[in-house]
Amino acid sequence: MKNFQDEKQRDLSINKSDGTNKFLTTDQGVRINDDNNSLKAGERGPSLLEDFILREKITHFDHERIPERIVHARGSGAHGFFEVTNPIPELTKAGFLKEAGLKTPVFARFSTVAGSRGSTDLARDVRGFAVKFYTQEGIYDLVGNNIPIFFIQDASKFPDLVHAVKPEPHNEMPQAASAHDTFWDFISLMPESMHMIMWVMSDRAIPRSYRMMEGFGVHTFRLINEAGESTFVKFHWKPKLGTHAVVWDEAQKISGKNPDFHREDLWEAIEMGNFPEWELGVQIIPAEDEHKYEFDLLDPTKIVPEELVPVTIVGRMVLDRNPDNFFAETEQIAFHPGHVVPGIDFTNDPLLQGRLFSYTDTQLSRLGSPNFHEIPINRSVAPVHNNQRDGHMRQEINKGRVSYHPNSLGGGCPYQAKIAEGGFASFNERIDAHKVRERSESFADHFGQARLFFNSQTDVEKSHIVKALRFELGKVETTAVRVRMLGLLSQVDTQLAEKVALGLGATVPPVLETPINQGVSPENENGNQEPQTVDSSVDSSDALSMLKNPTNSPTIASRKVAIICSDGVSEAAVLNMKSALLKEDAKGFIVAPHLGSVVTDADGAVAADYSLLTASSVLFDAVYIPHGLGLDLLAENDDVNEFINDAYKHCKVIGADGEATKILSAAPFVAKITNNDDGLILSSEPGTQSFALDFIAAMAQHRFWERETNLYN
Ligand code: HDD
Repeated sequence: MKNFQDEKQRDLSINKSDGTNKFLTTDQGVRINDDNNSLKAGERGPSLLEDFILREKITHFDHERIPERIVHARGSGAHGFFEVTNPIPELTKAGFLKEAGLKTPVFARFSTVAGSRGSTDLARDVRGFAVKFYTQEGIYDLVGNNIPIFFIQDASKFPDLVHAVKPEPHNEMPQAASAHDTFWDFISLMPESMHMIMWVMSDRAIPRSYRMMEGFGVHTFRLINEAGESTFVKFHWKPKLGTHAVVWDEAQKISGKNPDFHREDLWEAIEMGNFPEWELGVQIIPAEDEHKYEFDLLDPTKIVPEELVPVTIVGRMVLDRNPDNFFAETEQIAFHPGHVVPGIDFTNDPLLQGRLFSYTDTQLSRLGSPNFHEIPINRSVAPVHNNQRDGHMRQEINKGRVSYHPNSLGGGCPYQAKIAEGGFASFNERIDAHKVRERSESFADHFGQARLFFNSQTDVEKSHIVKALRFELGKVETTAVRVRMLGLLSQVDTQLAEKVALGLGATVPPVLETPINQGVSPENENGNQEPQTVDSSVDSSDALSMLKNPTNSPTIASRKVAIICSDGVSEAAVLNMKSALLKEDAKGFIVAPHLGSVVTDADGAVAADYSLLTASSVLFDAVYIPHGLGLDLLAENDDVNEFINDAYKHCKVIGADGEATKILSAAPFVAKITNNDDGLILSSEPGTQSFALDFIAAMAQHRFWERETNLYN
């Protein structure tokens, strides 16, 4: 079988440039003799207009920036491939899904939504999960998120949603945060957002890593087979490392310590050969089941519970190569849900329909020209021939005098493809309807699945949702907005609303106090539906909980451990832990009071990776304090105490052996340590093999949530 895995890299190589052992030149290829001084009239005189080298350099610099994405401005991406594992030719004629083992090159970009390009990775936010497939039949973009639903049901509300969440227009605050009045004002008037709000207030909105999040196509799409038959489909990406999050206090601290936390994590994992991997799954809904469920498949605020339609894995995506140039690749890549190939088609989901307009339009202002498809990262590996011509920055040199169809002067070329030749033909859905501005009554349930999500969470996850809402609404200054939100929350779950209210020092209102915009115009009598609650036919779904998620496998691959050392540390203990971690594809980093080396008990030296000034426990998954001398010094060090205290508060594994166990007694949380805390791995024997294995086994459980009851009750 022919594999296309490297085809995009070959294509990109035409545009790559490397200045090693080359002369410095102008953009016109003229060698530059002096790049340090401008041309002047006398050595202390004014610069001369004639200096084409200076003018060219500064002009180019002046125009380096392009508009950032209106949403999803902050992101990171990588190259890789998609491999079919379980082909579905009976459902789709899409070539890249048809044959087992077939590999298609991809570029994936992950992002936050609300923040600017320079904002923190750890904002509480939805994460974009966009994948460009360079298929043999043209570009296919799966432009999804890490949350399977959306805030709104109709694209016409998207500008309002984004205006509400972005920094407020009068003072441009706050950056990359939904915790402010305009966002919650809007949400409190949009009950259709309640399901999404449950997800965004959960820890899904603060992932541990891009590599540890699920991805979803969100809308129901169609698969089309050779016979032209349509099946409904929902797309899922399931991460090989499981779905994991950090906690909110940790997220806020990471934002200060390392705002590039996710970007760096993705980059480093790929550089180290820990290639991020996801399985692509599909939920298949036969055409005849379109109206079978209590929700509408066209409503993007609803999931199809996995209990009703299981996810079938069809392939896997591996990201194995970092970009060479962030701007050229990650910034200039242009995704579009309307980039589909034969075998995949749209549904009438009104959010999707609006997106089909928006994405090309935005590239015109962001990338500046209808020729954005010619930018190397956007270029199809399937041949492109048509009668589109000219425009800013056109690269292609179209030969001949013909740029129209039909033509006889060009022999009718380029010619149309029959369906059997791979020509795209839209699914011939029959539509017989009135032209209306209305919302279907089948979209009126705004609370049923919000409740299903909440009910599916563990107590720990529920308490995180309560705290997130207390935080977000606590930052809202307008009391009426907070109260309206409590009213909406009470329709999801009364206990949830009561608990949030407690944190806000408010009371839950008995009924909704304000008339709520139901997405209908006031004149439209037919459309004035009250929001309803339709109970979900599924009471609870483990797939919705991160902690119960059946796909989470216990692995510590690519996790980072801080090994706190000072002079006199046990060399054997450090080396033993490092090698045990390496065997599991994880890595230990030496954190010491200063950079340089730490002298060991065996008169050897270990090199410090970080000093206590440059590291912090929020940047690691676990902390190990090895046996050794100098512990008294460490015990008196506030930075060490903060390190351990945070690791404890964030429910991470802390290990200490030999003398080092004593250091824990200096930590302020010591009173809270209970004997049955499985996340504290202590051993009186220094550096044993079994200690390292216990430590690793504990790390594989990610976090020890039992502690939270100790800390927050
Ligand atoms: Fe969107 C970017 C995902 C609704 C309009 N969107 C964008 C990106 C992702 C999504 C992942 C970043 C792509 C990249 O990395 O470059 N958007 C979604 C999902 C949605 C959604 C999963 C709901 C299911 N989006 C949505 C609507 C509209 C837009 C309803 C407009 C009507 N989205 C845009 C945009 C962006 C964008 C303004 C900004 C930059 C870009 O397109 O290329 O056109």
